[in-house]
Amino acid sequence: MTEFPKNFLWGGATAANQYEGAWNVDGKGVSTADLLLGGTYEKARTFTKNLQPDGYYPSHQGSDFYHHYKEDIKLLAGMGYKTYRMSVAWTRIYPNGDDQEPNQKGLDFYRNVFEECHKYGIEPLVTISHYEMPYHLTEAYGGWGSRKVIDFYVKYAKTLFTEYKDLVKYWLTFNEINIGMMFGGYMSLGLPVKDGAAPFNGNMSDEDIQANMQGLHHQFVASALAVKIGHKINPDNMIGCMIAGNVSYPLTSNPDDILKAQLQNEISNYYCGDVQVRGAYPHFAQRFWNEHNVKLNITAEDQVVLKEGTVDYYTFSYYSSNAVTTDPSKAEAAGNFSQGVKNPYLKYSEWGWSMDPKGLRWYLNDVYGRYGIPIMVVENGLGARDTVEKDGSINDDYRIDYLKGHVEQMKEAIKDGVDLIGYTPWGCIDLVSAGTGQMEKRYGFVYVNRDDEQKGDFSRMPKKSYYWYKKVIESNGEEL
Ligand code: BGP
Repeated sequence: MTEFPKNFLWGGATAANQYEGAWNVDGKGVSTADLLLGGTYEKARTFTKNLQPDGYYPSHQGSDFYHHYKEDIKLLAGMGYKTYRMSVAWTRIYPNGDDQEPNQKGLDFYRNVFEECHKYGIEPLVTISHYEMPYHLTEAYGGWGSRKVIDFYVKYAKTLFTEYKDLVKYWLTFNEINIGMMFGGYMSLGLPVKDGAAPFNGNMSDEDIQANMQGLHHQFVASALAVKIGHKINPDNMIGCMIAGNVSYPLTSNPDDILKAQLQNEISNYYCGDVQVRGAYPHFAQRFWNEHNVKLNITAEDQVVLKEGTVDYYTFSYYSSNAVTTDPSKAEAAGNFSQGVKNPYLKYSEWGWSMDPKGLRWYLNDVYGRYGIPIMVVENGLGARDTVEKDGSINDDYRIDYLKGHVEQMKEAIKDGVDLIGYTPWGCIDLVSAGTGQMEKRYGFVYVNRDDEQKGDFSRMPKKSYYWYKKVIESNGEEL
C-alpha cells in the first residue's frame, strides 16, 4: 500500500508559448506572447508593438517542441508519465481569434501530439489558454476588456472539445487566472499596453485594477460557458480551474500582520477560486471593489452562467510562499520581495523565490478545506542554472532536493485527508521562463541545448533528476 492513490496522475507540464516555437509556421497567427522580448532577473521583459529586427523574442523558437514532439513524448514516457499537461496555442487554431474557420494544420498538429501521448498511455491534460491570446484580439477589441472576446474564446474552446473528444478528457480553462489580481493586464488578459511596457508590472493604479477586474469577469464567464459546453460535448470531460497558489504567511503574530496575510490570501487566491468553484463572488469582493473604485458590469445572466459553469476539479501552481508585514521597519530589515518580505526561516533560489515545501501542504489543506473537490498540483519546480559536465552528465541534485521535499509534503497532505489526484512539475523538458524569458532558468528533467544567445541545436539530454523522477513514479511516490 502506498500513500499516493493507485491511479495517481504523475506527469509534467509545459505551455505552448514557452515551449513550442514555430511561432509563424503552418498558419499560426501572432500571439500576445510573441511580442515579448527576453529579459533577465534584473531587467524586465518588455512588449514591442512591432517586431524589432534584432530583438530576441523567446517564444519564437521556445524549445522547438513543434519539431521535436515525438522525441519529447518518448522521453516523458521513459519516466513513466501517466499524464502530460500542455497548452494549445490559440493562434494555431484561430490565428486572429475572430476567424470564421479554424486552421486545419494547427488542428492536425495537436491531434498528432495527443495521439502520440496515447501511444504510451499518457493522458493529455490541456490548458486552453496559457498566458497568450491572438494579438489581433488585443488590437481590434482590447483583449479581455471586451465582452466580445468571450464569444471568440467559447468558439475556440468548443472547437477543441469537439475535435479532440476522443483524445482529451482533462481540461483547464485558463492558466493562473488569478495573475490578473496581481499584475498589469497584458500578460494574462491581453489588455492593450504602451510600446515598451513591462507585462509583469505589479504596481497597479485603481484604473488598472478596474480594467483587470472587468477583464477577469469576462474570463470567468467564458470559463463557465466553456465548462457547460465541454460537459455537453462529452459528459466524461473533467474541466478545471488553474490558480497561481500564492501562500502568504504573517511575518509576526501581530494581529495586523495576521489580518494582512488573510486579506492577501483572500484577494490573490480565493477571489478567482471562489467564482470558478462556487460560482459566485466571495463576501469580501465588494469591499475590495469599493476601496479601489471598481464598478463592474455583471449582468443577471452572467450570474446564472457562473453558477451553472462551476469546475470539476481545482488545480494550482506552487513554487514558493511569501511573508507579509504591516511594520515598515521590519519590512526594510527583511528585504522586499514582489509579494511580501523575506521569511527568515526559508532559503531562496537564485531568482529570489523562497523554497518552502511545507507551504504546499498548508495550501493543499487550505483549499481542500474550502472547496472539497479533487485537487491537482499542476506546476511546481525549481528554476536553476544547470551545468553540463565534460562527460555530458547534468547533476541537478538541488532540483531533486527541491522536488523531493514537495513530494513528501504532498504525501503528508494525502495523509491529512486531501483528495490529491495528480502532480505535474513545471517545465519537465527545459523551456523559456515566462517571467524573465530566459532559457537559463531551467526547470526540466530533460536538458535542452539552447541558450539566451540563441545558440545550441535543441538536442535533448536527460538530467540526473530524470532517473530520480522515474523511480518516484515507478514506486508511486514511495522511493524518494
Ligand atoms: C507560472 C506559469 C508558467 C511558468 C512558471 C515559472 O507562473 O504558469 O508559465 O513559467 O510560473 O515561472 P518562470 O517561468 O517565470 O520561472
